[in-house]
Amino acid sequence: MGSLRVEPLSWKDLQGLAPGRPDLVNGPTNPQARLRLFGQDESAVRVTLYRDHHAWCPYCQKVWLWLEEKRVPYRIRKVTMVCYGDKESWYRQLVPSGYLPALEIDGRLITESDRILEALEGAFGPLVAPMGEPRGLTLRRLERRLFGSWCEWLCRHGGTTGQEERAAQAFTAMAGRLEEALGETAGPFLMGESPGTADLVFVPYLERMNASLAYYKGYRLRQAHPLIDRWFRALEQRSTYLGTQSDFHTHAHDLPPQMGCCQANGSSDQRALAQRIDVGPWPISDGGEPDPETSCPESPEAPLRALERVCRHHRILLQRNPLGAVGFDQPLRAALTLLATGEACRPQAGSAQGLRYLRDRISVPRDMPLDAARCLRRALEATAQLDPRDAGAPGPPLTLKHRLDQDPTPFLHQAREESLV
Ligand SMILES: N[C@@H](CCC(=O)N[C@@H](CS)C(=O)NCC(=O)O)C(=O)O
Repeated sequence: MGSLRVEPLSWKDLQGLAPGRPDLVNGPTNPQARLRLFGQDESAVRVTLYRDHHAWCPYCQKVWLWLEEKRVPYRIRKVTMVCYGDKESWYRQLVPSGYLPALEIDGRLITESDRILEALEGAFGPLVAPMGEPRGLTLRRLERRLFGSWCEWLCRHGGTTGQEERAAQAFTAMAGRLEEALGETAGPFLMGESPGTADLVFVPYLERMNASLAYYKGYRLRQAHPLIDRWFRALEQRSTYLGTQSDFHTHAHDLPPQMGCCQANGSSDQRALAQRIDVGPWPISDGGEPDPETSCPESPEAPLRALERVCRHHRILLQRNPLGAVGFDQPLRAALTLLATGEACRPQAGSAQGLRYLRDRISVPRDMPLDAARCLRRALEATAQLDPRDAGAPGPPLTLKHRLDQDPTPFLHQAREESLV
């Protein structure tokens, strides 16, 4: 880091450096979109997808990706999950269980993600291969068995017991079955060179397995299974997937309240990897080791994309910070100045805790893409380390039973004021 700037940039200057918002309607897949047209007229819209605000729901991700891959025009309505807030009453009237996803097609409401995919396939044709074909059905069963073995290892067993070891072996054997299936075609996908419904069914949980097993077990799924790695690499070439892709930190902390519990095995590898996922430095691999999280290099635009996202919501972010709106203003501008210009600024004394509060609550892809989040976390952490009073002060811990710290309500009020919802 070079010499220190005396004063961080003002909000006006920072906003002046931030790029405009991308085209949410016709541009690449973007979690902030409320309407997707893919260049068609709005009158072509037959579908509304109800999915969760934070893009944490795996079953929603499957349907979302299908619509994006197939380029079906659709509307999006976002709903709160019980682990981070109150379910909207209008949604309970529509779907009394409150479960997500739901989809309306030509006025007909459908729940259950597989029924939704079948209905979409009926209306718009199959994605690569029909879901009902024998290989597709076999692969769907394999996905459920892989899911079951992951839950068993992640949620039921911890420490270094024999049961933990057996659960790890059972999971690895199931992942090996997926490797075999991936080896049955020239690949990189299950049906060949393009991702079909069979692949999309695997996406949400393989992404969550990759993240959670790294964090709670120190296990590198992609390194252990080269064809699964090739499959992820091919997905990471697609703007559709990149728009829905989360990261290790987000999943490591969104899964415990959704799954009830995640058990760490406490090995030295596990503790080192979890520490690295939590506090960096990013990327989370060293010296020639492949990055277990992504094969994509950071885009040169990532820092300014992060800047745009924070500037847009900075008033609410200031209000919600433990330092309060006044106390967090200068430290946040200091971190954003570093992000935008590469020039470090010393934050006010006692601000490390507030900077780390935000570092730990960036949610990918809800707030910004994976690479932008890395840049922002890096800038927040580097600025925290310049706190003249207590550079090591941790932020308030993340809770395990719920994530009410992520209640979207204040952000929705702001969006409503801007007539965005
Ligand atoms: N079998 C259902 C499962 C759906 C499901 O479990 N949804 C969860 C989120 S992942 C949910 O909406 N839970 C209620 C909540 O969290 O508010 C499907 O495939 O659609």
